[in-house]
Amino acid sequence: MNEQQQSLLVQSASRFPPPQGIKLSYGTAGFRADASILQSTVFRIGILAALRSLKTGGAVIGLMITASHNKVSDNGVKVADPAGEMLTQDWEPFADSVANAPDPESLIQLIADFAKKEDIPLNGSKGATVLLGRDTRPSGESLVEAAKQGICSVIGAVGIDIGVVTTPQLHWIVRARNKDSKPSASELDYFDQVSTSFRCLIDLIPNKSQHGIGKLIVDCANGVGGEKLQVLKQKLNWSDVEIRNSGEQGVLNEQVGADYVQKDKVAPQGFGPPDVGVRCASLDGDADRLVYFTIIPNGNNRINLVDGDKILSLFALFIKDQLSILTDYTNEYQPRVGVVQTAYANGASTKYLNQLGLHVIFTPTGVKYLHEKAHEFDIGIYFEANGHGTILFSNRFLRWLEDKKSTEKSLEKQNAAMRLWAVSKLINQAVGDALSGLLLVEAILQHMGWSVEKWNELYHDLPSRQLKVKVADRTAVVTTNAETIVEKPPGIQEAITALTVKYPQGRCFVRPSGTEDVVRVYAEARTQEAADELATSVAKLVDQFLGFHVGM
Ligand code: G16
Repeated sequence: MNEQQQSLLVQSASRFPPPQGIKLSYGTAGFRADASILQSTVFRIGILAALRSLKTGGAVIGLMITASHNKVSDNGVKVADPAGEMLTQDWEPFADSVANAPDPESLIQLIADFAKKEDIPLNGSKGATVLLGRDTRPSGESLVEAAKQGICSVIGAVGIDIGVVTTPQLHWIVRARNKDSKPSASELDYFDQVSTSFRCLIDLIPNKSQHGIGKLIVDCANGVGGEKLQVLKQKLNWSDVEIRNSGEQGVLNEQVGADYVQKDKVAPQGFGPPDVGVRCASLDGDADRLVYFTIIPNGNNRINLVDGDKILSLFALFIKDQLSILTDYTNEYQPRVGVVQTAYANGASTKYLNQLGLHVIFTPTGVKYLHEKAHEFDIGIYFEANGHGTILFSNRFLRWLEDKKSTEKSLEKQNAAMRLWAVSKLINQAVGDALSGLLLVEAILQHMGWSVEKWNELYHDLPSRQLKVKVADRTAVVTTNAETIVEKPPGIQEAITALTVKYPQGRCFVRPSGTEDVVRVYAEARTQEAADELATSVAKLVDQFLGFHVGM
């Protein structure tokens, strides 16, 4: 590192002292904490993003300020790699060290050592570009400013602020600028692409007039999804959609949004008895998760949840149907379709997917893991039960499809190829995206002529319950086997197993959250009462092993 670079870093780093006595970790999806302590972290991750751009030959890197489903007073920062995907996991330890360096001198030493090891030119000879986006949190603007300061303290690096966007939009734009050779790609291109491909799917519906599926109401978690869905609604002239909780009145993620609806299995604020019989959906605060639901008549706000597993099943079914039109055993090339889930996937969904003849793989929680696995297939469909997921298409498959679109003689096969092509354009190739996912669900339901009830009948979820437990130190919980077994603290897994075997069809696991300071408990059993009881007993166990009384 030359002297000019060194002194620039020293000067700027001293304006962003790290919070004392707090250790931050990159976690499941970037750093998250109370917004008031994040200035220094975000500044430093700005530096990291600029280094990542230099390392990748000047590719555009994304930096998103969001704490997604977390409460409004929190915020966070995550980095998108050139393909729009999550920051490579190889760099996470560096992100942790950078965020936790105690003073400017140690920070600069870390950067110098890392740049040397990674052969990153730190002499201003190369340019670097970082795109900055943020959700609607009030702390977002000043954190974007801190990130810019970090980026600008790397000579030759520029930060471009694209304002308020959904997390998936930022990832999409980064990908488009690098991979699709659209150096000026913006939100407008995103809206154009998703609306054009959605229209294409609708145009390809046979006997369209018979397939009206009625009104949709979308809860936008009082977050960024509201204004963005409004744009799509106008673009598509989509009168059947009603947007609620768009942020004008309520509080972000407070008793609204996909996380609340999925975990508590109740209707979000602003929904009630008049909505019985209507198809409803919920996005989360930064619009990267999607779930559907219907309100149970006289059900005291309870809902029938149609979660990420069911979205995955619907997508898998549609893709399988189109592929079966397009291919038969005589085809030389048989596209490999795979499905990726986590331990949170309802056992009934996995059984259903297996029955469809699909290859199902499990990874730990975190889209970064699922996304990576999904790449191993020609068509890799991944979803977390919480509604975060997408479908990835390999280049080989897309080339094959391109050929099929133009060479197939049968109109039926041509249309199937066109549909799959449109899906690949609609669904976000960089990351799970609630808006494009919502459009795909709507297009498929219309294609099938299915109501949400019919969709929900694909299989019956085993009753489940999720709880969170506040503990003294969540990092004391270490898991293995895609988070289904606890290795540490010793003895806890045996105790969980002893409780679980008492319940018919019982299944239970615990894992430390990577986005909140809690340990999560998931339980499944034959009846709701049993699932609730199992979850509660295991939560008590976690508290006994790790609660605040430990060590006090
Ligand atoms: C993030 C991740 C998801 C993960 C969720 C909860 O979602 O992107 O993959 O499922 O956190 O993670 P944990 O259980 O570790 O807290 P989001 O929507 O908050 O970005």
